[in-house]
Amino acid sequence: MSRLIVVSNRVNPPNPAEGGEGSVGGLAMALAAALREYSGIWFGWSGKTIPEFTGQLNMQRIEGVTVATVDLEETDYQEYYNGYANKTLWPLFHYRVDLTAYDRSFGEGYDRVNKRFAETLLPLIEPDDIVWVHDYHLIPVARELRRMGVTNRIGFFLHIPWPAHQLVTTLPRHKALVEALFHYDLIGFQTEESLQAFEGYVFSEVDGGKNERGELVAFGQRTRAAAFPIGVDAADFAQIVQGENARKVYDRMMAHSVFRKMIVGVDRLDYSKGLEERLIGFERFLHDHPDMVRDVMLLQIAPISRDEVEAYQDLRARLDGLIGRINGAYAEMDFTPIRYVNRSYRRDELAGIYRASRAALVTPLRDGMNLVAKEYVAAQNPDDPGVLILSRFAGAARQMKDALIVNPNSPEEISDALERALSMELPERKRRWEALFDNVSREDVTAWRDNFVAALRARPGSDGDEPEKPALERQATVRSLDVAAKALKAGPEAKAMRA
Ligand code: ADQ
Repeated sequence: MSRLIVVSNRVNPPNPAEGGEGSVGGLAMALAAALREYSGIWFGWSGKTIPEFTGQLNMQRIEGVTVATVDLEETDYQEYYNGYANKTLWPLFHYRVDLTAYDRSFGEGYDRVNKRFAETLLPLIEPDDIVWVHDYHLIPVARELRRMGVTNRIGFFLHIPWPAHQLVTTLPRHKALVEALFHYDLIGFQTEESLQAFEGYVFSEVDGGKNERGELVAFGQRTRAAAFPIGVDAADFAQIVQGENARKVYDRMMAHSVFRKMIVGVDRLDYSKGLEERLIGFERFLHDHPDMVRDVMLLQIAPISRDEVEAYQDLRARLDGLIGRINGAYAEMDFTPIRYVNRSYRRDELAGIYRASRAALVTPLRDGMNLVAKEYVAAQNPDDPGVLILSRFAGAARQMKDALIVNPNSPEEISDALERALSMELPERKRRWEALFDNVSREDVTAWRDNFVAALRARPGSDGDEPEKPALERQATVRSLDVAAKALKAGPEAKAMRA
């Protein structure tokens, strides 16, 4: 069987000392689970910067996964990561044109780093490998690899939404970005909605079409595109919640919330997650239900994220003010309505927190999928499950129809949903949870990964696993020259990995 090479901006190997996960972030969770199963390599940025780019590969074997990382220059970091990825594509793809920076140097940095990634990755690719590139940081990787002669199957998965056509065209280089996607054999989106938005762009902006095999055709190229909704490792989550650490956390939470129903929110501190709107909705609930004020408590966990970007610093300051205001207005000497925590938790601790919560508020303004919604469901007690309140703008809302679906922009809708969740009788809670759990277990991270990889392996129009395209002679030559050159640069570790 061919190897799988996963390419993502950050490489976060699972770390057993941290409850089995290396870092906060849905992408890291999903990829760690994928690489546990397939033999392969995980390639990406080390997270370190150096004065001048060297292309030096750092290879390690962690928990059965071969990890290959490369350091970036400080300018790369500013233009590519803080710049084009986090100040241009992220806000724009989450419908925040007001926060989008259209700085030319960011785009140039983005292209430069993608080329550097491709050049560094090239010697690791063997003829039978399939390459799976992840997320908006790395859209041009396939184009660069193709330019160097790589003919392997290369797939791309976008973890965030693909926005409406009118938004994409605000990018000065939108055609180049979309053209770069056509160098992939397969493009995966989280939802049908994102897929349709992408097709809408292709049909109306670049005069593209679909051929009889269902492939998208534009820029003199063709590719396949489909929706692959990402899931969580539901079985694992349901199991870790029974473990000792999860139980301890659960007991602590229950002891601290005596006689009060806990509502939980768990999000990276990001403007797409609708944290301010959620708090205003909770404030509305306290205002509208004075009789319930002493019966509830909101635990908002929000680890700080991308704090070098101004929009994130501003959001953090606004949240501090808002929470202070609400607590100031509603707290008593022996009770505070909102507990706000800016730290990360181990996965098993999170599981215990989810289970101790009578309701979860998952109310992003836009979200590719949202894994917290699925984790919350996976961690519930089947005999006494909590209620999921979910934004209609999370990709997850397409699958999780038995949640209480709300418009996160409406404080009234959030307030009403809270009232409904907290007073919901056990039979309705169970019925809703069973339907949600069934979906979360069936459409889990394994199904996501297997479906994507199978589709990438299959030839268009076929429904089976077929051999990949034979490597071109040119590709083999380019590669062997480069392998020799890079091996000299990279030193004995990298040579051993390739042997
Ligand atoms: P994210 O925007 O990071 O992911 P999400 O899908 O909710 O959003 O995943 C967050 C992950 O981080 C969850 O697994 C959660 O448990 C974890 N996490 C959050 N806060 C934590 C904390 N305090 N401590 C420990 N862990 C914490 C991007 C897209 C999403 C998409 C995913 C996967 O933005 O839309 O669902 O990728 O494709």
